[in-house]
Amino acid sequence: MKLLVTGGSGFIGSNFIKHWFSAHPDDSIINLDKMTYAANPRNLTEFEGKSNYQFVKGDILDEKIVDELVSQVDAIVHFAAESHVDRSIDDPSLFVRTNVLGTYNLLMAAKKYNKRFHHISTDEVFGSIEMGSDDQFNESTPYDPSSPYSASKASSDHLVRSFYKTFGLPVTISNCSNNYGPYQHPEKMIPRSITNLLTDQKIKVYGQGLNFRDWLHVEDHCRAIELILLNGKIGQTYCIGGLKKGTSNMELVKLMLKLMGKDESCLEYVADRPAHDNYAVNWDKINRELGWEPKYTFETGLQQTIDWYTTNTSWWQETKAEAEEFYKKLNSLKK
Ligand code: NAD
Ligand code: TDX
Repeated sequence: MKLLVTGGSGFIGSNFIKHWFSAHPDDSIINLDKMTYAANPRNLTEFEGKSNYQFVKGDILDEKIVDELVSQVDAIVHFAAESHVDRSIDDPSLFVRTNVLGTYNLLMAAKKYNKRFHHISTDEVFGSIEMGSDDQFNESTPYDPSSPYSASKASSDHLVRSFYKTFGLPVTISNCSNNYGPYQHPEKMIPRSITNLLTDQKIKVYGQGLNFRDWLHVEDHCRAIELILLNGKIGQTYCIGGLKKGTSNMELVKLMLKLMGKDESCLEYVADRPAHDNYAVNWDKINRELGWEPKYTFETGLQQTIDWYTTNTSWWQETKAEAEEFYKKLNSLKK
């Protein structure tokens, strides 16, 4: 099989390419990535020079590049996106361009060549679970996005689904909960907090830390995408998640402090995020139909992630400095 992976130099995309090559070493991958601030060229150095791996620096909004690459492959696995909720609050415009129009551009090329299209989406399209409730999102949950990021992802999901219904394009969609693991940009909660502790800074807890997420190790997400690509039913959506219940940010940071031998004096409570959601995902459908379930427990996954960031300091030092500059700017706008 020959895949076009978009956004393959970001967090989940690069983990996916590593996973795919370890499971299917004879397949070929073209990675189309614009190399925004979120991409890290070091993520995929092990594949440079391999005959079955090609990196193309380019924008999914570029019709010519997209047409040329889509024509060459069997399937498109679409990760490329602006992915950071806080940045979408700071400036939504790029989110609309990349996440909505970029997806549209890929869909038009996929339609022209009738190519299999898997769209990577998020549980954030479903909105928020009420504090104190043990509800879970599933494939039938109505869309109700809260941030410009989740609204742009929701729009892209609708476009993908419409290309299946209207044009019969062979699509699948997955809506996954919060991922964590190696190669995640230090702007995101888990790597930001680990690297803060490693540099003697405090963990910044938004609000009182009561909001919750359904954390999933990135390798478990990549296995789920693989199963959907190989055996998923065309036209279907699959929800993917971890514990089927939320872990509050306080529970998360307390576990992190324990694993890193620190105490609660390392916490700093900061202004809350506007429209701050809560998530939990029911993944019974993908379990029943494709036999998927997570392999990592949260504690083993978090320990592995802490070990990775502790060992790979040179991977994150530069991007961390940039991420903290961004937060400084965002906080000054709040004041
Ligand atoms: P990321 O920000 O780490 O990586 C995104 C990648 O896309 C980067 O390499 C970037 O350079 C590339 N990119 C951005 N705009 C582009 C464009 N216009 N053209 C080509 N490439 C472009 O994101 P991630 O966390 O790896 O997320 C990947 C996908 O998974 C996204 O679609 C996101 O919505 C979805 N998702 C993420 C999570 C999560 O917890 N991180 C959970 C569920 C779904
Ligand atoms: O410093 C922080 N302190 C804090 O309390 C940061 C960066 C975040 N938080 C909180 C906000 C959230 O409740 O932690 C939680 C996780 O925040 P993020 O890491 O920014 O992730 P989130 O907004 O949940 O979105 C992520 O998961 C779903 C990804 O960035 C999205 O791309 C994905 O769709």
